[in-house]
Amino acid sequence: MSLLFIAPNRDTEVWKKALLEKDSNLDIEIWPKVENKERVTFAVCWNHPKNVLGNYPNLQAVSSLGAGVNHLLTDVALPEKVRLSRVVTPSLKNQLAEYLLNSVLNYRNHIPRYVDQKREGYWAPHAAIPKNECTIGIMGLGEMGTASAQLLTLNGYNVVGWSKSKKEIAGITCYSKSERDDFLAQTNILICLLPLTEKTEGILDLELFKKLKKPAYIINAGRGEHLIEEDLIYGIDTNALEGACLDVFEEEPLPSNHLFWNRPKIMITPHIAAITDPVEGAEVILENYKRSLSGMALINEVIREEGY
Ligand code: NDP
Ligand code: OXD
Repeated sequence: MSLLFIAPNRDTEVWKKALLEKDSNLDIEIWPKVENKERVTFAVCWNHPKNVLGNYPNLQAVSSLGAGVNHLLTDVALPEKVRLSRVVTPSLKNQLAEYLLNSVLNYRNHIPRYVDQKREGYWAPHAAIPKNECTIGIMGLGEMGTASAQLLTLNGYNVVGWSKSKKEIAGITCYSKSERDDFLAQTNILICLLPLTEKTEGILDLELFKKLKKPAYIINAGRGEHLIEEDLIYGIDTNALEGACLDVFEEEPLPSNHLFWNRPKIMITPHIAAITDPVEGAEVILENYKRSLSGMALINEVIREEGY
């Protein structure tokens, strides 16, 4: 039996070391040099090329290297019977929560504007946007959304949240799926932390932007396909939105000729809001590898029918 690791844009040697430190007997195959496909029962994938997972006759389960699993659920080469899981670790949640707090502070304090002004040698102070004009609304109150809501609340923000099933989280006003418009009407800074599914694709559109409380700002750390890109440009140009901070994009890397690059009100980061730490991640992956061999439920197993 062996574990296959496919993550072309990650440091595979660091991951191999972290996995072997947890279990020195582990048999690991690193894609693309796979010696024995028949022995592979478990795979770990991130940014894997399409169609590489089709010819593993004994593959039982696949883990994402991160929290999102849309890249696995949309892979037609993966047989339906293969179980899917994801990696959620304490530091992944902390990194994401801190990224969001930082994005909120950048927006409130006009930091992107000051970066532009420095380039131009131009001194001009701008009044910070008061905290009480910054109710933060989080779409998706799962692992990432809950941790982020808690950090933002601890920092004195009024936080509201929206999820499919209604949650009870201390200090946070929670709305269920059918209460979306009430949630949006409370929200100045909208954070998307939804998984990408058929139901959530394109959810960040002009109609939604118009329902937000003014001044309104968008932070997308979910997936690029949540956002209708032209609606964001139109929303900013027509003052429905003050601007946006985006970590994820329909096409990654964002093409060099993309309109977003030249938009001063759109902050861009290259999908770095949270990155799984190999030492923490290796523990979850190994546990799920063992569980898959004995037919046990996996940690953070994906419910295929729900799409996340
Ligand atoms: P979870 O599965 O733990 O939580 C998902 C949340 O979304 C749940 O609260 C769920 O509701 C809610 N939800 C799902 N579908 C709908 C819907 N149709 N309407 C309303 N609410 C819905 O996921 P995580 O919190 O772990 O991760 C969320 C996403 O964040 C990932 O899929 C990934 O795309 C992104 N991410 C991005 C990172 C980055 O670096 N940019 C890092 C980590 C994650 P319910 O609770 O009722 O099921
Ligand atoms: C994740 C991500 O899903 O980093 O973990 O996007």
